[in-house]
Amino acid sequence: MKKILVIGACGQIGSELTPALRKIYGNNNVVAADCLYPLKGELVDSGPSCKIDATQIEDIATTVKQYNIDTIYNLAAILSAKAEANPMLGWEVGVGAVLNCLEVAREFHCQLFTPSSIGAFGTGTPPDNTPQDTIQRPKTIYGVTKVTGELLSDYYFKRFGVDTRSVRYPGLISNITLPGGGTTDYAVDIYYSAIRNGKFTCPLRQGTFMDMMYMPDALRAAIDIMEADSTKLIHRNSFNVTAMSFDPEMIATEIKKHIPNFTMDYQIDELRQGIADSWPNSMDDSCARAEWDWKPDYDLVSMTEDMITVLREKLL
Ligand code: NAD
Ligand code: AKB
Repeated sequence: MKKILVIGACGQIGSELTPALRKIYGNNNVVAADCLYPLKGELVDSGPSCKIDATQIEDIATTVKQYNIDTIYNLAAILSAKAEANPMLGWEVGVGAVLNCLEVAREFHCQLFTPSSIGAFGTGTPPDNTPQDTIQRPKTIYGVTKVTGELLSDYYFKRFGVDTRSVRYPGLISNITLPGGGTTDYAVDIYYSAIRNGKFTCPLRQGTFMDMMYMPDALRAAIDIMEADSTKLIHRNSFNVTAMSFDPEMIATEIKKHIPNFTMDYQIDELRQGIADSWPNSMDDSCARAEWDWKPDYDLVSMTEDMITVLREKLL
């Protein structure tokens, strides 16, 4: 049985990935860690937890030794818009934490998952059907850290044999923990606003297409790639994965099918708009499909149905 450490367990992904991993590998075999401490709720009640500041290598090494960890999910992050407000912090967490995890993984022979993002693309990247292997010249500090993380992870695999694996997540939509300050956050906020107020002010322009994915698919991607047969992996860091591509009008139209009086207006956030414009409209994830059988379950229609059902129960 794996002994897993999740760093950044309180975030949008970690708060759902940790319970999902505990269900598969056993509650006591999955340690939840975050720099936000004490952790709360299910993360503490259903298994071991501790404080880790991932920019401090000793914090990670001590926990790995204490719990005999053999698998690390490193989810510590400062997302795209938030990192633009504090590039130094973006770099310290986006690269410092990755390098620390890689070093600990090398020393203690751990498998390591560090997500990349559509943010790893930018100027010169083909925006439609973006290939797996293509130009990566991001214009955000977040993107610079993601490309660096991909390169470092491949380096540690080739140079030291560390079993590093990763996916380039698109914008993730979920209903447990709100997103942490990214460019794709609007696609979560719109559901909360629709249920609470019946209206939404969109920070991105009509016609801004980006890849997106519902959280259950994102969790499965993280678990499946770590379980994939390594002999079949041609790529490692990182695989394009996507489930859908839409613009604000398309998601609003889908929501209106459930909330007919829903209305949306626009107030453009130029920072986020500039970032979104530099990211792909839609990615080609055929390498993930071929090398480890990646296939999403949810599209815009089924995700919206589920989001609205869950949020109605949660918020009303
Ligand atoms: P999030 O912002 O919701 O959560 C990040 C967590 O990391 C937070 O709980 C935060 O407290 C913790 N953290 C920050 N600095 C830390 C440190 N120094 N030490 C320990 N913990 C620290 O992020 P998320 O959305 O859960 O993202 C997780 C990973 O997935 C990141 O690598 C992110 O870039 C990537 N990703 C996320 C999305 C998305 O839409 N959510 C999309 C693409 C990629
Ligand atoms: C962000 O918008 O910063 C994240 C991401 C796509 O990496 N959601």
